[in-house]
This record gives sequence, C-alpha cells and structure tokens, in this order.
Amino acid sequence: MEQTFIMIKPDGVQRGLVGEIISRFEKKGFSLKGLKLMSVERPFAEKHYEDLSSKPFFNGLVEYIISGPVIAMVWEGKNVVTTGRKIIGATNPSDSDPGTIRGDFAIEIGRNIIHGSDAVESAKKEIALWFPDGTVNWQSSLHHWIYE
Ligand code: IDP
Ligand code: MG
Repeated sequence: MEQTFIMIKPDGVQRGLVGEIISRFEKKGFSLKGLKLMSVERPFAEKHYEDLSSKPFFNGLVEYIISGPVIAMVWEGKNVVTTGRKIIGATNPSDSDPGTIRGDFAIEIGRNIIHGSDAVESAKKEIALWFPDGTVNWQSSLHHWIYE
C-alpha cells in the first residue's frame, strides 16, 4: 500500500495543531505507520529540502524548519500521496482552499505549518531519510470498513 511522509513544521507544533492535523488524516481513513517528535539539525533540514537549494528562500526555509521541534509521520493508504497533498492544500495559504489544513490554519507561504511528499518516489526517499530504522507494520481492524 502507498505511503507518504508528512511533517508538522515548527509553527504547527508551537500553535498546538498537532492533534487537529493528525485527526484529519485519521478520520479520512489513512493509517499511521510512524510518528516522532524531533528537532532537526541544519544539515538534515538542508538534505530534506536539497531540491530547493538554489531557491532564494532556501536559507529562510532551513532556518524555519530548525527553529523548533517537528512531528515526522508516515501515513499509509490508497492514493495517500495525492490525497494527502489535497488535505494539506496549496503551498501558498493565500491559494489554499478553506477546508484544507493550510487553508484553515495558515496565512503565509513561509509559515504554512505542514509538509507532505509530492510524489510516490519522493515519499520513499523522505521516509528513508526520516525513518532510517523503519516504521511500524500493522493493519487497522477497521481496514474492511474503509476499503471495499
Ligand atoms: P510544498 O511544501 O507545498 O511541497 P515546495 O515548493 O516544495 O512546497 O516548497 C517547500 C516549502 O518551502 C514550502 O512548503 C514553504 O514552506 C517554502 N516555500 C516555498 N516557496 C516559498 C517562497 O516563495 N517563500 C518562502 N517560502 C517558500
Ligand atoms: Mg514540496
């Protein structure tokens, strides 16, 4: 089954949105396969965002991600990468629809509270980076009530 990497950024943690965000993924029917609260060091944040290293906002982005603890998670389910991005909303909260996490809780692109992998391949890479010791293999007892 498909997996995605979701991270609640330092502003999401500081603003007390951890429970709300987890709840949205849970209620949808996705399964939590990994979860940890951690502070990341600069080189780790730079590695996570290495594809953006040439962008003018890269330094500020790295500063933002290392400014406080984050919640790193792995969620699993059918089409969870694409659907997860829809639940999160557009990168710039000015463009995020109400009902999405960024649409409901964020205002600025540089404080958009949550990260989600943008493709199955990047999800695999990000899960390997953030969960080098692997994730938890279990299946919800509700599985047959969620999938046909
Ligand atoms: P995504 O998080 O929706 O996948 P990306 O383009 O991958 O968006 O950018 C990663 C993160 O970099 C964004 O979530 C946002 O925090 C930050 N970011 C992107 N563009 C800008 C910008 O123009 N100014 C400041 N921060 C930006
Ligand atoms: Mg991205």
